[in-house]
Amino acid sequence: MTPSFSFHLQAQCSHTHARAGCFTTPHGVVETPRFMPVGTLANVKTLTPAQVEATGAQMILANTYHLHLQPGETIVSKAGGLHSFMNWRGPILTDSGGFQVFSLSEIRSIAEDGVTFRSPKDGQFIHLTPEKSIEIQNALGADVIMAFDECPPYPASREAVIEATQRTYRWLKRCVVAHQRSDQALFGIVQGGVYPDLRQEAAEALTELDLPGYAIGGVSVGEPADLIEKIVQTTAPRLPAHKLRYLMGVGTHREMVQAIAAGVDVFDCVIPTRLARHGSAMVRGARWNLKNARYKEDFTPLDPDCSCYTCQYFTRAYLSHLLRSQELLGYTLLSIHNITELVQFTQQIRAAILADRFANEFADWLQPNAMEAA
Ligand code: PRF
Ligand code: ZN
Repeated sequence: MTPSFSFHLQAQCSHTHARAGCFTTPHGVVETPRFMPVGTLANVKTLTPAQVEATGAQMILANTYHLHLQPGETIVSKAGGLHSFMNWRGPILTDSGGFQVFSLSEIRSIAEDGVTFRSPKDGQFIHLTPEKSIEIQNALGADVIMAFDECPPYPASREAVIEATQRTYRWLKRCVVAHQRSDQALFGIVQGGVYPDLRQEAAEALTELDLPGYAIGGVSVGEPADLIEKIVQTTAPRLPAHKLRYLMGVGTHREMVQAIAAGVDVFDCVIPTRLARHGSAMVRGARWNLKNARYKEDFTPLDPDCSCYTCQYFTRAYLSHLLRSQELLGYTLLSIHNITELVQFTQQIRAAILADRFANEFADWLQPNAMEAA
């Protein structure tokens, strides 16, 4: 590992694989387990950096795919990199574009060299390779950069998943060669679909490369909840104990508790900001549509137990009014609350692990049949 990065384990649960740790980057420390908000286009939608910081978030994400299309990495680089461009002084992670190309664009070809797709902006063909993804991420300048991977869809045949997983491994080795900056940590991504032996094989092959951190990809792409849990349980414990483990694109309360019990440290998900834009609040694992008539004259805080700015100063009736009127402030206030809810939930889990009370305190969430409140 490059000297600017380290991961220290602080505590391990005596009943599960859960652990608490500190991930140090050139832009500060991430105390784990921790939820990371998504800032796709160099902003967490509707929030200023100060508002994001106040949620307790420590590391945020941005996307290579989106930033390459708009405004382009040259402009971000001229601004001095992502940190100064967007005025976020803490740690940043960029996703490689692999997943976004597959989920968001019209693909023309997937070949050994890379992926060719049409730009949704102007219809031009763009060719993205492992080398190009790393070159863009080196220019963007995030603390953690991700390997360029192929995320097979669900369902996919065993043969198709073998091919994607092996290609992801070959692409990873090209990423390692292409990576130029020692102040950025390149993480590998374990694929393998829903096939435990393929996951295990991929985790072992990646471990051999002794990378500064590891991600579990290809999870939560449409497979049922029990399969998500099983895949994370077979993969996470096979990754090196002294390296950060990141579960990509997962972020419901229940999925995070179960993944933490399997030994995962960090998460990202668009769910808190996306739900906010649809007028939904996340309250202790439940989801409330604030445009519902029942909130029109409810002059209580969204969650009286929440310490966020929204819950300190505004009522459900006011939020309901803003959201019904499509006022932009409504999206900001709900995003503040929803992100705080997820970040603080992972902070509570962290505190429980440090006191070795995790298995007890979160037992309900760990039950196989526990219901995610609707
Ligand atoms: N790969 C990458 N980014 C991702 C995923 C993946 O498999 C996922 C899957 N949940 C979300 N984001 N590079
Ligand atoms: Zn709140």
